[in-house]
Formats: sequence, structure tokens, C-alpha cells
Amino acid sequence: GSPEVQHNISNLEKAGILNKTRISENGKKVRKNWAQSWTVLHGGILTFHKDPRSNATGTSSRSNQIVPEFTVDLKGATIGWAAKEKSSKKNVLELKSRAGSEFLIQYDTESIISDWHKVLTDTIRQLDME
Ligand code: I3S
Repeated sequence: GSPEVQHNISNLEKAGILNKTRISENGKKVRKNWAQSWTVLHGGILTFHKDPRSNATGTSSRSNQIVPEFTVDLKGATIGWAAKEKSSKKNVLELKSRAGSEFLIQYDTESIISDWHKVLTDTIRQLDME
């Protein structure tokens, strides 16, 4: 990043809607399950929340929007654009946690996914220096 920008973990925060799927858990491949997720970056932790449309009754509930599904400690994680063979979708990021979980993160609007790529890259870099 540019030297004028003071990066520290407390101002590396972001939230928004993304499409995500986990593709492996503890180093073991799992079946994809693409779903929309309210996604929050705070304090070096990325939290994917449950799709509000995916609750047991099939009805959308506002309260379900804030139920965490996965939390990813970005310390020691890697982020990058996913290889073509990882998904047929466009604008796909691949996030790997040190604990051995892998996620694909996707959004059709390139500027939105690029902003996430930048903030996740900056966060991981910042955590590496701590
Ligand atoms: O990498 P894959 O297995 O081709 O991923 C696709 C499948 O997960 C598919 O569901 P089924 O498990 O019912 O086949 C999903 O609907 C697709 O979205 C997955 O591929 P993309 O290319 O969208 O990541």
C-alpha cells in the first residue's frame, strides 16, 4: 500500500453481502454450498453469517441474518483470485485459513469483490507484521 496510509487492524473493517461457499474443512474437501452471506471483517476476523433465506422453515427472517455460520481468523491466512477450475463463476476469491479451511468468495460486481480482495490482503499483511 501507499506509505501515507496508516494501516492498522482497527481501521481494516468492512461489511457487506457476498456469495460464499466453504470448500474444505480442517484440510478435508467438503461439498460446495453456495449461499449469500452477510460478511463482516472486524479485528482480523472474518465472519460469514447464515443466509437468512436458508432457515429450517424456508421463510426469511431478519433475525437469522445475524447468526454467524463461519468465523475465519485471518492470521496466517492466504487470499487470492481462485484458479478457473475452482469455479465456473466469475470474480471468485479463494481464502485459506491457517487452520486448514478453504472458502470461495464471489460477487458479480467486480468493484465490490476487488474492494474485498484489497482489504483482506491488507489485513493478512498487517497481521503478519504483528
Ligand atoms: O466444483 P463443483 O463441484 O462443480 O461445484 C458445483 C456444485 O457444487 C453444484 O452443486 P451440486 O453439488 O449439486 O452439483 C453447484 O450448484 C455449483 O454452483 C458448483 O459450481 P460453481 O462452478 O458454481 O462453483
